[in-house]
Amino acid sequence: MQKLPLEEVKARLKAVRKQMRHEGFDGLLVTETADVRYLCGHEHEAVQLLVTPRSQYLTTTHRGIQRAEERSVGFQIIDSKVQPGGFRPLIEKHSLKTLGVNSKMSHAQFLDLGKRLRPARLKPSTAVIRAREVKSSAEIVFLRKAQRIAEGIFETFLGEVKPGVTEFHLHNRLIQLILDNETVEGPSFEPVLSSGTSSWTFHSRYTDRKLRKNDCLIIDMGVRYRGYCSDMTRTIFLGKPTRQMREVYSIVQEAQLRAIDAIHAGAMGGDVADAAWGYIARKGYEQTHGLGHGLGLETHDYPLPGLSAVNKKPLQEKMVLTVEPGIYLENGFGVRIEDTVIVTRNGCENITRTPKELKVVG
Ligand SMILES: [Mn+2]
Repeated sequence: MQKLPLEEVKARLKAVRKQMRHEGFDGLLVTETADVRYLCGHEHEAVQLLVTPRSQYLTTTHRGIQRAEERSVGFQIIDSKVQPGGFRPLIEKHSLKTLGVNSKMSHAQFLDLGKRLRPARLKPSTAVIRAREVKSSAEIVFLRKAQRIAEGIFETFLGEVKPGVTEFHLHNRLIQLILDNETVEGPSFEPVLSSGTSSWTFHSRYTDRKLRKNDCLIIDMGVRYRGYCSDMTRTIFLGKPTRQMREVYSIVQEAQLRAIDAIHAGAMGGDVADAAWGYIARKGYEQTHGLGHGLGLETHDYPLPGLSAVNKKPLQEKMVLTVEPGIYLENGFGVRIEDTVIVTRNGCENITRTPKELKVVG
């Protein structure tokens, strides 16, 4: 496994420390797996980090030390068997008074940690989240690469879609194709293979339904490359789509283009969402799920929520977001199209290359 360059780790730490100072913390306790990977390049649920204004420490179990040494970059590594009590001695040594933690932490864990770290106080912090919202050039390289690899796998996978096979079978085949690719860490999420009448609820990942002629099939999939996730959805048709299917497909396509056109640094997520959902509503269809989310070390990455009126902060250059409108007709069929874009000063760059023209297979 390739390590992150030290310069990259330093830049990430710098961004996090700047936010940490801004929020008034004199230390950060990093426990969320994706935050840990972001800062040190290594990922394991038994790894925790402590970031102070001038030093950074990683602690893990005795058995995890060798892995941490091989994979992490720039952190002083502490064996919890050699130095029990977690970060407590270091918190005392640096006389840290207020420590920030990611608010994703469970309430029970928060209370428990708070007790153990007294008299230092624990408070929710967005320091790592703010840094992760905007991607570095290195992160963008990994995200692009993840998408390219996923596109190759998707292309191969399409050859297996035909009437008679079940969603279950296709789901497993797609995962197998991803696992067979040794350049990736696996699927970024469990893929969605949803056909015909099981595609309208978007609650179903797959069923034992057999694909039939004239079905539509939603495929939502992604891979993880060096920790970074890809996320793409295509809706394809088996045999001749009906007139209504064609119409719905072209409305979703147009809605997505309108949303992509509305994205630029400074744009509000709610306005981008309106560009797509407003168009869909004017065509007589219903707004359903969120229009898009951040993409990075997690499939649902920061900014969260991304393209929604709930997101009150303007989009920034180098945020990476998905754009995924859909139309779902009750007891009928569903269509969703999802691409990934990088926000630029005057617009955005779409990094998804798999064609979006209506595709008929089988
Ligand atoms: Mn998505």
